[in-house]
Amino acid sequence: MTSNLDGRNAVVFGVANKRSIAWAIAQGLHKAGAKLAITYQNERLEQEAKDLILSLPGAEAFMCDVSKDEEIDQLFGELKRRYGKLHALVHSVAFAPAEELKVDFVNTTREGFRIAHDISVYSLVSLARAAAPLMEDGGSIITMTYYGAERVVPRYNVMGVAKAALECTVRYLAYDLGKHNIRVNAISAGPIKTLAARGISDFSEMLKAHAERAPLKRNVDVNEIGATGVFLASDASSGITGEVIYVDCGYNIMGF
Ligand code: NAD
Ligand code: 0WE
Repeated sequence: MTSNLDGRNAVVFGVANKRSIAWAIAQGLHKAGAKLAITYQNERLEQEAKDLILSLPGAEAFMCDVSKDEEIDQLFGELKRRYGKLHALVHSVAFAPAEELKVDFVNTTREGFRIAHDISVYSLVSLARAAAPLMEDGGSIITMTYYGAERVVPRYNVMGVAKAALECTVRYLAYDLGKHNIRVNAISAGPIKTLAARGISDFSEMLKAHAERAPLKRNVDVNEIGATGVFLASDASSGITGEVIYVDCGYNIMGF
């Protein structure tokens, strides 16, 4: 049997553990026949991430801190040697210092603002630039965003500002890379209880309120993000670029 991503190579950034959105997308891509390189942030996450990654037949694990230019250069040198060509890149990375998500937004520090934008936004530009020369047959770049980019979600704070910049970055990258048949899109996911959501107080109440308001009357399942990632990586989405696709059970359409 042939699948829609047979013969395609993909690199996925942002696997921390089995709950990670990046992991759901990686599993989807793997099932659709893609060959995978999966990266994790640092030694602290190495053990858990490697155990997961190596459980996918054929997948290889690489360490890459996206705030470090030399680690990105080294990784793409390695990917070129090992895979030659690349067809898809998944960016599922975000970070703001914990303190910035607790205080009022008006008290955001210069350093907190810088870090949030460096790791959550600039990294997409940097990875897209490094990946483009390997996407000789064209390609698909996918990032993860959230509704807090457009409307105020209390305590999402500087991450909301960073996601707004990320969504705009998707459009500028889509314009630049379109001439090479490289598409760039974002998936706007409804709230999901991952590591990045842990420690956010009242997250369970948020999930509940979200399910009540959403047209589908439930929360999104992480595998629904995985399936959308597969769609965006495949030729089924060949006419879509520069978009934000909502996978939020319809929450964003509601006015009241
Ligand atoms: P997660 O904690 O599993 O993933 C975040 C990843 O970012 C981790 O793997 C972490 O190691 C990585 N990361 C942070 N700093 C890094 C750095 N310097 N270098 C390399 N990697 C780094 O949580 P998640 O919820 O799966 O988050 C993935 C993406 O989805 C994020 O962009 C997040 O904003 C977005 N998102 C999450 C939700 C949600 O409710 N969980 C909703 C919409 C969008
Ligand atoms: O994008 C996110 C979370 C991103 C995130 C989470 C953390 C927690 C740990 C970025 N940086 C950090 N830094 C840490 O130290 N989401 C979409 C999930 C999320 O986070 C929220 C939310 C939602 C939804 C924070 C406040 C309010 C809502």
